[in-house]
Amino acid sequence: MMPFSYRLYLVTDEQACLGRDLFWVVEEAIKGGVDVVQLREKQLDTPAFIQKAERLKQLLDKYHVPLIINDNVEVAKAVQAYGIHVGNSDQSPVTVRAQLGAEAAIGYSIEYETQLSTANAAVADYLALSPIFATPTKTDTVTEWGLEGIAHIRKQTQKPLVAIGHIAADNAGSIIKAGADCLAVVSAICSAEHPAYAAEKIRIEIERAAAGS
Ligand code: TZP
Ligand code: MG
Repeated sequence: MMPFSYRLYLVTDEQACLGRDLFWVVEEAIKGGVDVVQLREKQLDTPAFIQKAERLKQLLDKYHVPLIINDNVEVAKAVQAYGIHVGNSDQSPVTVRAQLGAEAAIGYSIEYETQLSTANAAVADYLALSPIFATPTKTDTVTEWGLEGIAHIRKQTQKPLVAIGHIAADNAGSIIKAGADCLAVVSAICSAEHPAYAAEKIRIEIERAAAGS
């Protein structure tokens, strides 16, 4: 198992960057307080995915920020990513663990409570509650966990809990207070006019809530 003690998790979406360079957006986001980045590419073939991941890894290494690859073991291996994230309809965490061994962090999206008590959840290094709130960025989702959902799941697992879905500075504090360890964000950072400032505002709310103020 790999440690996962990050607080503000950027999940990339080139479209959400509104025509700006993805690598610029990511670098700004890091300057604002993002401390882990997932490269999420649903359209690229594996060679193109690897190329993009290599470039992103170089950038993240400069800031000692870990790279997580969405649902592609070959890419994660090729670029020696910190970890991989899989959803409910992707390859299973058990399969990924068998291929990558103990040296990779595995994130697993939880959409149904029944997933919690599975071998897949057991081998994951962190669990993502998806979505915490409904979001136009990803519409093929089922449960909307809400704040009560986080609090409920928090009582049942010690694993780091990442919340994702419609998170921005105005709801960040309440999500942390409900029991999330880390907030994952796409549009509130990628689509912001000033991604660094947007990330900083969310990060401040996270720290404030975590400190109990
Ligand atoms: N998984 C669950 S919700 C989501 C993903 C990838 C998208 C979150 O995007 P946003 O723009 O932060 O609501
Ligand atoms: Mg959001």
